[in-house]
Amino acid sequence: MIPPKTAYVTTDHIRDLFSSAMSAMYQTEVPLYGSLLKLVAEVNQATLAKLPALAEQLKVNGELARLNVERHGAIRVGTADELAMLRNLFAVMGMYPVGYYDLSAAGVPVHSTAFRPTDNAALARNPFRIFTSLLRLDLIANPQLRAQATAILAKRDIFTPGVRELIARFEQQGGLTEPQAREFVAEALETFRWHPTAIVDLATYQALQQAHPLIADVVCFRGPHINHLTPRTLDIDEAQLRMPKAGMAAKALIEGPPQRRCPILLRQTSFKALEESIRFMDGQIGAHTARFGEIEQRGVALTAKGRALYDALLAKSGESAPAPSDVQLDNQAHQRQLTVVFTAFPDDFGVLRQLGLAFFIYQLTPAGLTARGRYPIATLPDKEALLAQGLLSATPLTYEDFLPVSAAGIFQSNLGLTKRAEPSPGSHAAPSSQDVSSQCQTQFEQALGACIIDPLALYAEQERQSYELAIQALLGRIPI
Ligand code: OOG
Ligand code: NI
Repeated sequence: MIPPKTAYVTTDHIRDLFSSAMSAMYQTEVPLYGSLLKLVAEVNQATLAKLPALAEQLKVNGELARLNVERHGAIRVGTADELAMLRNLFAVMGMYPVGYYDLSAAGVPVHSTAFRPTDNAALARNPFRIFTSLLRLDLIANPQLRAQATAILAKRDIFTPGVRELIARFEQQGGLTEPQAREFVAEALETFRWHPTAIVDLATYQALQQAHPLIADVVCFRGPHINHLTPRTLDIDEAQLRMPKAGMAAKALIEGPPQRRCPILLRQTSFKALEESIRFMDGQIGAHTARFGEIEQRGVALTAKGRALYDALLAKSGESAPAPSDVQLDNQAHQRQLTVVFTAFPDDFGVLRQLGLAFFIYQLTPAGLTARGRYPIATLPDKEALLAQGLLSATPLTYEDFLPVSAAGIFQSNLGLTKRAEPSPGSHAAPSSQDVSSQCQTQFEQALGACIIDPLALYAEQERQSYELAIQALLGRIPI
């Protein structure tokens, strides 16, 4: 019998259950991740106490409550079928593919998207995201090895029969009941679990590892083990400093923009992947490095114009950077140099807004709320006047996505590779390489079985909606 619609829980609730189940599983699998969570919670508490303005901004934006549940994770899969099924699995939790990231130009043979919630209410409840990469087997040069990898992948099923059944049920019924949701989470978790046993012999693992460590990581195991989880910190520089003291081998560089008064986009660092013992099919014992812990600090989402400036400055700082081996040694030098180049990026939210470089959420202030119904539509002041009169507030809209250059840096650091010269996506790429990238996106979307949502369109819509709601409320047309 099909339960009535009212018996179903929300997709937000299922995502919330899943996100905490994943965190619990990963803390058991990688105890150092538990220490990282503790460190981040301490830093966040200290930062909120030190910066009341930040605490207020998070409160106004409804982000204070989500801070403790906030995290992202990452997985890597090998086939179109696996990716397409993941899309269905994540849809049960209200997570949809947003953004396309082509990492092949940075020497990482994958392209990726992030499954995440897309609307305000869902993001406020729990913004859990999974950065999901699809291996590009076409980038394996040796045809025999490529054929072998393809054959191994064709034989595995990364989903339990139970999760397949519950996904189908969700699609038929239009929802899941609480007991079904709990069963779904338990079954889904199996896909992301770590397996200390490989599905190949040691020689095959070594051959694939030689072609690229990422290929071995994707192809040689029963499933796409979650390779990291990432809590959100409010002060990444402080957290990075504390990591070694807490027994974590921190990545050399913090990826992304430098420290600023007004944070933009995303800054990330990690503790390096652990070397773990693996039993191979032929009984031999070897080691594999895949799993790490990461932290991130999120800032304001940039418009296309702001993003172009970010990409151009990042490229510029790369050009003037010392040799990679020197940079690796010194995060402070790297940050100093970035800071100099980024003086060209305005560091004031008012200026960022007026220049159209970043997105904002508009809300009526307490004065605006008292002024409800005061203005007939004909005399309504414009946006700038409402802001100047203190009737309307503009708070920075948080960036919910990822950065391809940073992602490539995280991949490389955890695969033990050195960072290559990186392209600057979307800025000064030659038209031909843009064509290639859009062809790759089309291929990715074919594998996924759906179009990727454009993150810029989501931010623009969030901003537009918030302004529209504020105006309607000011006109007394809607209750607040
Ligand atoms: C994903 C690396 C990218 C991020 O935060 O940019 C990523 C991976 O290593 O699979 O998670
Ligand atoms: Ni990550």
